[in-house]
Amino acid sequence: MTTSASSDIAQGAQYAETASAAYQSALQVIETIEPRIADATRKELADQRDSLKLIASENYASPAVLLTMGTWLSDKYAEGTIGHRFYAGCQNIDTVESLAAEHARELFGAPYAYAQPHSGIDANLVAYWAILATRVEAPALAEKGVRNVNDLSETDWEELRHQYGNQRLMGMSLDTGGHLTHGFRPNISGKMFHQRSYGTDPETGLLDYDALAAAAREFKPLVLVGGYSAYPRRVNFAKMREIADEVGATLFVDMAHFAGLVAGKVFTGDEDPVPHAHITTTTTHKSLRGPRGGLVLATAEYSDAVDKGCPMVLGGPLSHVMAAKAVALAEARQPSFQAYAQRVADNAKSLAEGFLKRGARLVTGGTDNHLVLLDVQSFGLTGRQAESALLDAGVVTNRNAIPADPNGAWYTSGIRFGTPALTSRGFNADEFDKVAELVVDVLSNTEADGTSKAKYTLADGVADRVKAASAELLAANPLYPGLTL
Ligand code: DSN
Repeated sequence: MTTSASSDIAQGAQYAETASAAYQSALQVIETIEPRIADATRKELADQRDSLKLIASENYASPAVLLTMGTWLSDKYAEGTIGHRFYAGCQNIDTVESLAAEHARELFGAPYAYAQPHSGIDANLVAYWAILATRVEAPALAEKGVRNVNDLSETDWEELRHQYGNQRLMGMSLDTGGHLTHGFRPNISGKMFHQRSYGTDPETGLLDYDALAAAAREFKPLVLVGGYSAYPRRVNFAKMREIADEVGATLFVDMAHFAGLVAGKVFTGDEDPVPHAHITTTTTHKSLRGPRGGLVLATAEYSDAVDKGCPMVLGGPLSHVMAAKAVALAEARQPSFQAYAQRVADNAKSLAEGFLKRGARLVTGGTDNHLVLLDVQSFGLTGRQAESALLDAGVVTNRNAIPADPNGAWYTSGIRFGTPALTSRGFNADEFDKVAELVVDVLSNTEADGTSKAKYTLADGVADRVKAASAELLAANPLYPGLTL
């Protein structure tokens, strides 16, 4: 086995002693009020240090990012937008939000960035309502010769409300890798739009752009959604824009999962959504490795509408989190982040090859992004059984539906693996091959209990064997080295 990649900025090695002292002091203060919270916080670090975190949407933010969230920036209301707030005294929040937006614009080459969304779903709601405001509301107001909805008569307002509710959206289906917010009926996106899904080719599991174009021609969506949560391949966003233009749709891309690969220049040209989409959203805590939150990037055509995210959809911004977004985006602008992003993709390939050479079946037969979707039916298991057995052995994953999943979205037939978190710890390609070996060891020693899709038996000794092997990998790649609590 080759030696591990040295830990990078996410580990905060260059300021470990200072960060350690800061956390020790913070926990001592917390302890005086609610010791159980201090205790849970310490235990969470221990748990994260001691397990193989393979959840594709998780990562480890740097201590600099984490520390930025724990300040009095949290105490300020700042509804509105930079320089135009509904509260007095927002001069420092203006600085914070401007810096977050500036780093985002520079990093992604976007004309406009909006850092207020608290989460991915908030960012997507801002995007959807900005599209409705631009494409439905603005023309209706112009037709009536008024400036805003308050000036509409009751009759015209009712007509506009009806128009809002009659728009169409087309996104990737949940079982082929789309996200809840891409038009899934139980989610608000599936309720506010007439929705139709596009899927992947049943044979290859790959996106079929011709089929997508044909479906879009027939359905004529106002919004064509690109992006995914569980599709292990790259997407050609130039092609998606061509399809959107042909049918008169706005191309909206949710790059939450792969924003780190865009920021790190692993996805460029047709695979970079930002130059092609009208609006792009992301969360900031997945492969981008920032604080838990959302971000919207927009072209000039949509920027005014996005800028009205508050009061349109959002309330007061989380200023302490916007500050942490600025710090994380500044980190992502450093050359070391590009090296990190490339390692994330290389490690995913190694993990996929490790599974394939041990006889496992992968959706699409491999990966070229940061995630791998393992079909656990060949092990005779449901996703739920596999997820639990892996957890018993200290391997943290999430079960995930696969295309046309016979076990539905709750039990599922897949396990989704991602490389961003362990790559932040320094794991290299050889170590990810070893991870594949450990996962296959667990799954091939797990037996389904025929009476339930959740119950299973893991053979004696396997969990201990896998935990011991993981412990060696984890010790070689410590999480936040130098941080003692
Ligand atoms: N929950 C995220 C994921 O795991 O992909 C998406 O919202």
